[in-house]
Amino acid sequence: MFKHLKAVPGDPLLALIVAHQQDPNPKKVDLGVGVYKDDQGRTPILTSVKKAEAIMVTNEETKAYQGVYGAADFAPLTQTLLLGGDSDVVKQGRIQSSQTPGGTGALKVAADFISANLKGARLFVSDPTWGNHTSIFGSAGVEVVEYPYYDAATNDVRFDEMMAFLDAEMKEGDVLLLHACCHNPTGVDLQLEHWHALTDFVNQRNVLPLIDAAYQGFGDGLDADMAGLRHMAERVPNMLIANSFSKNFGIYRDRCGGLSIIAESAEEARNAFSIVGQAIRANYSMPPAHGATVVYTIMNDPELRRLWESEVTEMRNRINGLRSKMVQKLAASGVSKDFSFIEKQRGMFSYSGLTFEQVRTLRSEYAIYIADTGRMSIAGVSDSNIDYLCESIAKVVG
Ligand code: PLP
Ligand code: TYF
Repeated sequence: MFKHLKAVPGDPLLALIVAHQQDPNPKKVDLGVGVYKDDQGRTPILTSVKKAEAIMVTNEETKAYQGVYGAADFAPLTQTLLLGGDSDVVKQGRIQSSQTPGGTGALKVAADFISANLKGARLFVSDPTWGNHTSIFGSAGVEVVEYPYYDAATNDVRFDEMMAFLDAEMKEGDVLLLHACCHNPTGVDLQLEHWHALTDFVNQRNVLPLIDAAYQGFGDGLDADMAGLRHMAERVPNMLIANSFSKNFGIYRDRCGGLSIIAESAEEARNAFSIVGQAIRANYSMPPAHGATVVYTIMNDPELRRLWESEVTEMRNRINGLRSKMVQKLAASGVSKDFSFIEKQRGMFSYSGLTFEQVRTLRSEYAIYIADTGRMSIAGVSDSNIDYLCESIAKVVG
C-alpha cells in the first residue's frame, strides 16, 4: 500500500532544533526556531501562567466538551486584545471570534473557509513569509501568490513595488495576507502610513484582508503592535484575523489562538461564523481547553493581568535590548558589513543578510544555529553567548 511513498523532508526550522540539541559543542548557540528564551537559554513558564494554572486546578469542575468555538467567554477577550477596548466593530457586533488550536489552527480554518466559500480566491503573501502559510493554504487548494515585500539592499519594505504588484495582480475577492507586526521571517514591519494606503487599496479593489497576528506585544507594545491592524479593521467591510497566544503567553504546546471574522453587518458575521464552525467540525471538532482557560483566567483577574503585561514587557525589552547590543558588538568587532538594521527590526526575528554559505559555516565550525535563509531568532542571544556570536559572525563575514 505504501511502497510507492517517498519520504519528504520535515520542516527545516523544526529540524534545526534537533540538530542543535544533538550538538555536543558547549559553546553552541540556537538562533533557529522562534521560541522566546531568557538569558539562561530557557523558555520558562510565565509566572502569571503558573498562577492561573494553580487557580484552574482548584476551580475546574469538568472536562466535558465545550463546543466548536471553545469557551464562550473567550471571544470578547480576544476581540478586546486585538481591536482595543473602544472598537466600533466590536460595539456593532460585526466581529465573531473562535478559539482555535494555536495560530496555525486559525490559519487552517481560514484556509478551508476561503477554499470552500470564496471560489477562485487566491492568497497573496509577502516574499518572504512564514513557510507554513504556503503549505496550509496550498493544502487547502488555495493558489498562493507572492508579492514583493523585503528589500535586502535597504533592509526595508519595498512598499512602492508591493503596491504596484498588488494593483496589477489582485482581483476582487482575492485574499491579502499581512503580518500584523514582528514580520516572520524578516523582522521588517509595515509602517502606519503603509497600513493607511493598504486600507484604501482593500476598499477600492474589494479584496479580503487576512491578518496574521502571532507576536502581539513583542514589537513595541500590546496596543502599539496592533495600530495598523486596528486602523484597517475599523475601515474595511470584511477581514479575517488569525491570532496566536503561543508567544505572548508562552503557551506554545498548549495550542491556543483565535480566528476572528469581521463582516459588513452583525447578521452577516453570524452567518459566516456558522460556516467557520462547519470548517472547524470537519477539522478537529473543537479546540483544546487548557491554554484558553489560562488566557481567560489571566485576562479576567486584574492582578494576574498586570503581572502578565509586565512579563510581556520584560520579554519585549530583552529582545530589543539584545538587538542594540548586537549592533554595538558587531560594529566593535570590525566586521565589514553594516548591521545597524538589526536594531530597527522588530519581534523575534532578524533577517541578517548572512548568505547560505556563511550560515552553514557558522553551523559547522562554530555550532551557531541560524536558519538557512539567514533568519536569526534574536531571543536565542544571551549575555553569555553574545560575544562569541558576534566574534564568530565577524570572522565568517570578514
Ligand atoms: N503565524 C506566524 C507568522 C508564526 O510565526 C507562527 C508561529 O510560530 C504562527 C502563525 C502560529 O503559531 P502557533 O500555531 O504556534 O500558535
Ligand atoms: O517561525 C518560527 O520559528 C515559529 C515557530 O512548523 C514554528 O513560527 C516554526 C515552524 C513550525 C511551527 C512553528
